[in-house]
Amino acid sequence: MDDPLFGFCRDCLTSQRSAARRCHACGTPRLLRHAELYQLAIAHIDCDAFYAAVEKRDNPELRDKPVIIGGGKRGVVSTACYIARIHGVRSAMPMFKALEACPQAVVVKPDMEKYVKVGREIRLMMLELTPLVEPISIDEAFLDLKGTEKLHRDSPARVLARFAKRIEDEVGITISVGLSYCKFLAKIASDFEKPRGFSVIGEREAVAFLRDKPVTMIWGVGKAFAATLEGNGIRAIGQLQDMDESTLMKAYGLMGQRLYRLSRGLDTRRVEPEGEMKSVSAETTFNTDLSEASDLVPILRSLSEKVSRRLKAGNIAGRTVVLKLKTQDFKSRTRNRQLADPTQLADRIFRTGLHLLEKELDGTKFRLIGIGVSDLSDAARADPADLVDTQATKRAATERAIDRLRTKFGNKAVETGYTFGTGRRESEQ
Ligand code: TTP
Ligand code: MG
Ligand code: MG
Repeated sequence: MDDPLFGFCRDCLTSQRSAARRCHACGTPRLLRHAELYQLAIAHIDCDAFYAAVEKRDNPELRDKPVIIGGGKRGVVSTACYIARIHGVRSAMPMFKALEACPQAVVVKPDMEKYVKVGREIRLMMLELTPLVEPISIDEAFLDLKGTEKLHRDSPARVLARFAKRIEDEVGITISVGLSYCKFLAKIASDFEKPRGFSVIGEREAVAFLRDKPVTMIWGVGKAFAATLEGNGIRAIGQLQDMDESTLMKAYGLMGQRLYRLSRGLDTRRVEPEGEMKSVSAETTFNTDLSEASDLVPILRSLSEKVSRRLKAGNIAGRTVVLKLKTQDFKSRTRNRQLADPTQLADRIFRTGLHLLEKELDGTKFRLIGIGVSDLSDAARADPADLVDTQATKRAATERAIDRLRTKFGNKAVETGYTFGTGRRESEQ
């Protein structure tokens, strides 16, 4: 029983008694076998074609059709189902190109609210397996299942296979699982046999496994850095394995150390559960990319008010204001500024954000703007009267008066000059 070399069936979970190709109990070929199968406990889970899968679940007519989620005024593909991918459709592709490649595709507009809800539902189910769940995005997370064998009376591998089945039965979409001994390889593994995948990478095979893989598989090696490496003749991870640490550090600094370690499968980063709230923020993605202050400033103002409302409701304040921008080509820019005291006032958040934003307005087109505060603390010491800037104190008093009116008559009762007349934007969250 539980011989890792015989493994178990991912469909009926029966332990296998031999090395046969099909499950002796249910006959499927979906068997999991690996020498380290019952020792590995770090998993990465990612939903398959997430938005498209949710839409197919909710409209069975779409099931066997190529489906593209995207469109709206943005005109790019958010995701495509695996049938559409066969025709070459990919995320972030302009819509017209996607439809050239797959004219018969059904295009569905994204319904963010729905996807966020499903993502949350899945996350709660993950938390039933272990408290150590580290969400990475709307559809993926790391899980550390070390030490949960007693609780589940089962191995992490089998717990994960059961989980994949449960998501299919109860949520109605499919996931892919990567199981390994560290985050780096768990993440690579989950991408390995998508959709409905379950890949295992053990400690003993890591170095050999990585040898012929491209350096872009290493965390933090983006296009630009890969080009630098390529300029130095390095393309495969194996080449990094043959270099020593000091050479790599001399050439690439701290990144060199990372290359040295990850190329050898050495990754000691822990799975960090979503701890206490670390920041409060609000962001919005635009229908069309924006570059002008006259467009961005009112949005920044209304987002600042939203953040402020949340802070006030939670009786907390933040000392560092963080501005987030995403450019047309999906690059993120994060800028922050620390204040003398923690704040919960929309006006302070907005003015600080504005100061940060002004430096970024160089004609670049943005697809998203967000503002928030971190360094959270209790509201007790927030926003002391400003002895130098009496205007700021006045504005704070005005804001508190507006708050009282809004509590009484609703948010729309008082609009400031900045937000007046701006409508609700797409996918504000
Ligand atoms: P991913 O997990 O990257 O992709 P996916 O779930 O669609 O497909 P895969 O099976 O390869 O994991 O992203 C999750 C969701 O995020 C995706 O369904 C849509 C959204 N998304 C975008 O809106 N734009 C993008 O460019 C990408 C990559 C994803
Ligand atoms: Mg996914
Ligand atoms: Mg993902």
